[in-house]
Amino acid sequence: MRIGLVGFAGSGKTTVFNTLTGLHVPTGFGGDVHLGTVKVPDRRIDRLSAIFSPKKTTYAEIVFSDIPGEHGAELKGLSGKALQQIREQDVLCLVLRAFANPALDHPADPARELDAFATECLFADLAIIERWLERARKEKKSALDIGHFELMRATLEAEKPLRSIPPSQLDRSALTSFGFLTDRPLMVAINCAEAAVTEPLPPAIADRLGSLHAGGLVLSASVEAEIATMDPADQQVFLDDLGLSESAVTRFIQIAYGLLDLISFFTVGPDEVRAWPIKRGTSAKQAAGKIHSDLERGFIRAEVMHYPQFIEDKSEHVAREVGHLKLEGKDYLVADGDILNIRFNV
Ligand SMILES: Nc1nc2c(ncn2[C@@H]2O[C@H](COP(=O)(O)OP(=O)(O)O)[C@@H](O)[C@H]2O)c(=O)[nH]1
Ligand SMILES: [Mg+2]
Repeated sequence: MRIGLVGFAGSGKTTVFNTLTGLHVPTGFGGDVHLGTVKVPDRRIDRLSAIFSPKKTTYAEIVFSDIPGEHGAELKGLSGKALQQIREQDVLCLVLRAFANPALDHPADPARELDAFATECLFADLAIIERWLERARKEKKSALDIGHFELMRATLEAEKPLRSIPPSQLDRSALTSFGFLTDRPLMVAINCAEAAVTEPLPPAIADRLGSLHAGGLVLSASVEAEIATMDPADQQVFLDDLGLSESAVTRFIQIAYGLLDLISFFTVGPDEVRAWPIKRGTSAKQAAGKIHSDLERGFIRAEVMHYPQFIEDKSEHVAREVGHLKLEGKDYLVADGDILNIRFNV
């Protein structure tokens, strides 16, 4: 999964990026796009790995991209290069500045930054849709449903993002090549002053997030940077002291998984214990295809064990004996924490 950090210059994107990825890229205005990979922490994988002692343990991964905003003291628009980057992300994370940044001459105004970003994305999508409708009208024919484009235009004109259109009203599979910005899952990270880390989302922002269908979290990049330098044992003590249950990276991942409606299934064995992120509602056959296309093509059945039961049983042998190992067909909907073994024949 790819999460792109976006926002205005000086909002703290690079600082957040460094704390999430453990990298040390230079902060300050401008700069290049940076990429950093983070393993998705999962205690279930830790426990399965302890049972199997596999040669390899593979966690799900997230690639964070730090996408620079435009240089300048004013809230300026996104450059073409930034837009290009944004279109490649699965989830956008808008970093909003809620701390006093001495390098900028305007005070923090996260609600204004949020509105500016949302409006910009909205206009970018509207321009694409109007161009498309214009051409369809001229040519008097189109490969795609004009009604869908009219619905999208009406939605944007009502200042609502495309992601607010329910799946039953819009066939998104035909629209992927357009890369609409307001259809991309959006989360907002309020980068606040150290003293404000345990405060809830400001009500003005929480309201806007509702109408934007976006997720949100409050963090302090400088507090997180401090946490990142500590021993794991001290980290939890420090988090508890601050009244935070989890570090930003864990909260980030939970929100992103929620927005994308992702769950995980596992494969286990002496060679590898591995987590596989999939969309909720994925069938056993499609899930097999995530592992290898041969497994999907030659799918016969899936042997399924549920993680909580397996942790009691501790071995496939016991799971079989007590009836915790079920055989499921291709249409079985994989559940979060399922341990799968695909029987196939090609
Ligand atoms: N006090 C404080 N300063 C921060 C915080 N996050 C970033 N900064 C500072 O704000 C400046 C801009 O941060 P940077 O990450 O480069 O912003 P970017 O332009 O969005 O990538 C740097 O001097 C950071 O040290 C924060 O949470 N608190
Ligand atoms: Mg930066």
